[in-house]
Amino acid sequence: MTSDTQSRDLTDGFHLVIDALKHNDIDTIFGLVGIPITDLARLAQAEGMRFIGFRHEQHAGNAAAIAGYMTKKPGICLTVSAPGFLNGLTALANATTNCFPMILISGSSEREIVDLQQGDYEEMDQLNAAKPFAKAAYRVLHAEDIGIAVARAIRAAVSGRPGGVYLDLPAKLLAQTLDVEQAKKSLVRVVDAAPRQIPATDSVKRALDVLRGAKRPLILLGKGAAYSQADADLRAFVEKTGIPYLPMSMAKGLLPDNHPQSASAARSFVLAEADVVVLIGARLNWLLSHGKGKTWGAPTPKQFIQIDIAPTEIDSNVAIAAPVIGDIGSCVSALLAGIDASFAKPGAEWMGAIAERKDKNLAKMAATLALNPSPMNFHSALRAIRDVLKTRPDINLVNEGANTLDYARSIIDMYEPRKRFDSGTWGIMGIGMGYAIGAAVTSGKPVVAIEGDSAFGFCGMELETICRYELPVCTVVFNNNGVYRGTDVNPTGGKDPSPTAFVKGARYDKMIEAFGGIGHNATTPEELTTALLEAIASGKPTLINAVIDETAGTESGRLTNLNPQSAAKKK
Ligand code: ADP
Ligand code: TPW
Repeated sequence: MTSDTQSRDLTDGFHLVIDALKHNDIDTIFGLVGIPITDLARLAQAEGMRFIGFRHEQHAGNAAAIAGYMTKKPGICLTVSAPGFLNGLTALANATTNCFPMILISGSSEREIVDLQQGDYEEMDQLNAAKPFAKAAYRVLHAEDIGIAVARAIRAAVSGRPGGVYLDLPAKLLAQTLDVEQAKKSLVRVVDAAPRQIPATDSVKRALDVLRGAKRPLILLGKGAAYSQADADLRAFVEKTGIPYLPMSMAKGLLPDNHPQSASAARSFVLAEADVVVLIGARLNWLLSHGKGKTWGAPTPKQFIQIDIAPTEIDSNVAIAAPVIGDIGSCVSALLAGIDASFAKPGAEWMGAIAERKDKNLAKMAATLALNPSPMNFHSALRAIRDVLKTRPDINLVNEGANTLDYARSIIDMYEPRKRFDSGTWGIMGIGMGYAIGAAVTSGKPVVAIEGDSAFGFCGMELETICRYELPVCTVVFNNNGVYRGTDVNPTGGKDPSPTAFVKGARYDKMIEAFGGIGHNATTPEELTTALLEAIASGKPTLINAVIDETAGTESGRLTNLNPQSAAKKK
């Protein structure tokens, strides 16, 4: 080294990545260390960021994604090359599918060797592998470009329709040195990362005209509405128009589920009977039967008003009479401005018919919930959890499984926005522990994760992460001995269990005890209530093994219609 370089103050790629994130107020990284990013994780911690280390990258990625959904800032996931990257990629793809902003940052091997396919340690062309699953993917080759690359990744993740962004950092880049002054100048602070997108006035007028012509209007709130954080305007829009509304699962709590205008308990009725439907941040995908068919009361003519930030979402499945393109906050406030005293609220006939269905369905559900079968079934266990959670509306709820998801969604009311996190657009299993950790770290509030036993199996090792960081997460495993239910047998009479069966009577509560957490085995609603109350009061990592009747579930939960069955099955 010459005396000149010795006297110059140098920084390097490692520092620049951390500086660039901090420069944009990003304070947490979810990840898993190894070559070449171990020092990056160490440095993040040393520089005052929070580094949450996971046992598998998929769950670190899921934590980052849910943090992004909760905050409108991209969650960051850091992984090693090839296999670590691929493990994280599932989460990146899931984030993109769900419109959650996150950035997957992965170390990668030497470009020269990767591109000539000469067989480097963990060799892989990660950038190209990421592209189909990400909203955007970038690689940085020069330390002086780190600042602009991080800025670009942040903007790509949160602007327009949010999604997952991949940032590829080759090992050599991290060690590259740069003059401190030059490095400082290379940092970029993103200005207005997700600019408001104001809807065109004629589109707002068109939507209001369609709405004024409605006899049986319905508002459908999706997780895009929850994400937008336009809570007050959304509530004002629902209440000023007097229109009944349905929340999609993650939009539950945007208005409290016990709101008089909630039509959740009359869902099938309103979907079939409504004549004008206002979609706010909800896609007409499989979760809404693509906007057509029996669910929608075909051939009843329906008109859709759709508010979305992505113009290409419009007319995806059915014709949209009035698209309103922009960010939900701006669109809803523009619509609100057009709702004056002359706006006629929906008539007594429509509201009365909904109230009648609601009362009937709620009474039926109350009767089912009041039963106390032994062993517990989904309903009696969920009644116990519902009654506890009613007293703590601030608690985050994570939920996955098939029956466990379907029943919990309808039985457990939410009272605050962005508190329910579930299998989402893909109906994916395994998000539970990652979302729970992400939600606990991001909100500082307790989390209750209601997990099917199969769903829990995809992510169960993260119990150690929960215990290590002493997170206030209570996991309730609905243990019915299998995928969907526990009763299937091998038709050949052979020794192998059926494809859907698990070990009978497993004690998931013992797993958390291995890491110093608290385990409970609950066989009655009373035991479940006591254990849950204790977990919430203590804030200690807890797992409750809730023993559920193995005959109680149905195959695929409520998705039986999507589950092809062999016609030749029964001979
Ligand atoms: P759900 O599953 O709850 O029905 P989806 O994930 O299908 O909801 O739909 C969310 C929609 O919200 C997406 O089409 C997305 O483009 C849109 N979206 C997300 N954020 C915003 C926003 N800030 N403003 C407007 N639309 C948004
Ligand atoms: C990544 C397929 C859908 S639901 C489910 C599986 C395996 C588990 C259902 O059993 P569980 O719940 O969790 O015990 P319950 O209440 O019915 O008893 N792999 C992935 N995602 C999905 N969706 C599957 C497989 C599936």
